[in-house]
Amino acid sequence: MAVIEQLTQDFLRTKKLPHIWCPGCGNGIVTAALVRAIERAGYDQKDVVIVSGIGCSSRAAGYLNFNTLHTTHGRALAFATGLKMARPELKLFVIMGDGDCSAIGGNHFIHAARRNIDLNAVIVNNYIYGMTGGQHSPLTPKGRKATTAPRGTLERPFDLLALARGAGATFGARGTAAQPRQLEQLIVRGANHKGFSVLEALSPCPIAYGRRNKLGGPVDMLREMKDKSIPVERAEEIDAEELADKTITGVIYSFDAPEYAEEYYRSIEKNSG
Ligand SMILES: Cc1ncc(C[n+]2csc(CCOP(=O)(O)OP(=O)(O)O)c2C)c(N)n1
Ligand code: SF4
Ligand SMILES: [Mg+2]
Repeated sequence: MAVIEQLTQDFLRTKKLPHIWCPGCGNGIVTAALVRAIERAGYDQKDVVIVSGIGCSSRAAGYLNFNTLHTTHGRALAFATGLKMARPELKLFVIMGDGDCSAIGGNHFIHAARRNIDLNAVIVNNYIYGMTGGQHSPLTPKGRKATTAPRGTLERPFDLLALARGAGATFGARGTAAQPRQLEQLIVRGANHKGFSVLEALSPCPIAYGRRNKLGGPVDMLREMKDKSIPVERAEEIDAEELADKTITGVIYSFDAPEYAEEYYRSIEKNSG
């Protein structure tokens, strides 16, 4: 059997298909990269938990044949934190949209980073609230149009990975749906990292974002994503002016620090009896 068919059979809840995503949406590409990464990481299916919030991207949890928790908007990391503390041996992947993670869920995000808890956050950044029809999020680039910014948003987006780093996250990476193999590798690296790992996966939403901003069709959006991306190793060699228009991809930072669940159980052991 071809690899792709095997992965579909093993890791997708085919009875839940067809999925709800629009044609040309990047969510399927990111979800497929996640499935391949979990397979490559060699985890036992019963040890893997997919937690998600609410949004188009978060629907992935319903289609994946692992233990899954489809939670509430902005709260995926809170649910995942509880689960990790109760069952630290589990491998948790937390899928969130840009709105879910950086707006309503922003506090959970910075505190998961601060604790350096061993969760793998996969943030599908399509620069917009897709599911609710196109409101701007804290990651929408300045000037882009949204239902809540018909003349273009005046707000400056923040750098999600820099925010996470400042709050205490120990692994930060960025990939794009236009480069799915790299995305898969980055998820594997994040999964192998002990501590809070943040993967920002840039993904096209041709319907709620692309159309309103006249970005062309899905292929145009993917092509632009690919053309603008620059590996972190190359980014270090070029000047700031050239870099201004680029999106840096790859592992942006990775270092060791105490992990929360491990420290918690160690402190119980030390203080018991
Ligand atoms: C507490 C709460 N507030 C608001 C909503 C409505 N809501 C559902 S999805 C969503 C935004 C989704 O955007 P994002 O997180 O970027 O995910 P995407 O759909 O783009 O993948 C909002 C505001 C909700 N379901 N629950
Ligand atoms: S609205 Fe956007 S993010 Fe949601 S399924 Fe459609 S293309 Fe994907
Ligand atoms: Mg979004």
